[in-house]
Amino acid sequence: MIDQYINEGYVIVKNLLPTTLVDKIHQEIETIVNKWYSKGAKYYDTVSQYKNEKNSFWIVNNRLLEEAFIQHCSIQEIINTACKLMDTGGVSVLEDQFINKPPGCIGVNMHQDTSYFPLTKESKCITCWIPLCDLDEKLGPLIIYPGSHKYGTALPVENLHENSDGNDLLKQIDSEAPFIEPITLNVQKGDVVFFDCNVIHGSGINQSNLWRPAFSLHYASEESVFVEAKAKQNACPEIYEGIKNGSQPVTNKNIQFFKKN
Ligand SMILES: O=C(O)CCC(=O)C(=O)O
Repeated sequence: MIDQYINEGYVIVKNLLPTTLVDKIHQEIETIVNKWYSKGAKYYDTVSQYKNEKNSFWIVNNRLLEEAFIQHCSIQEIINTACKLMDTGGVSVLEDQFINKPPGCIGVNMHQDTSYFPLTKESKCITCWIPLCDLDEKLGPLIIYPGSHKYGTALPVENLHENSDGNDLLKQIDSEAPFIEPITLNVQKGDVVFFDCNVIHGSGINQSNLWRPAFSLHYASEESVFVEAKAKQNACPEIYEGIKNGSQPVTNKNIQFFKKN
């Protein structure tokens, strides 16, 4: 598992979560959406700019709207696997996200999560992607470019709601990089995909007549170093408030730190 993560930048852990828990997370997110969206929730605003009927419905940082939701950002099986893959003793939550793709949704453009986080380039971070339904090709599942994490980080992709080739992004990072064949991950409810935040990824068109919901968690390893100036430029600077420069894990209301056991 660790070798695959190092070489290809991702692993799929089958049946890591009970499907009852996955359904519970989904239901709680829908409750958060219904409760806060009509009130114009602050942490929702950062994504509403992208919202139209053909775009993914994207809600960032549910845990800031409902503190009880933090338990879903600290599922021990996920923390332990994330720590093992990054070879670290604990992780800070950088972001939690609900991505719900309506029928006909154009998908999520190819990007690297690292480029949005206020971390030094030596820091390690991981995305844990949790499908909230069983996936097949038609639903527009996650697409990743295995091995693309080895080439560094491009600038943030501004329009996440169009489709472009991940190899174009890769060429921006390293013009000598070889062509990478993307793979589509038709994972099932209960499975978790872990990938290095430098892996180029996104998803394609939802060609079904169903919504395609997913939950993703982003963590930084405990050795990670935050860059305050970058945090200030972030769309939601207050999320990173209280983070010190330096390597200490920081616990405050917004950034939670969890140890492996
Ligand atoms: O769920 C998707 O379609 C894309 C997920 C993604 O880009 C992310 O979690 O960063």
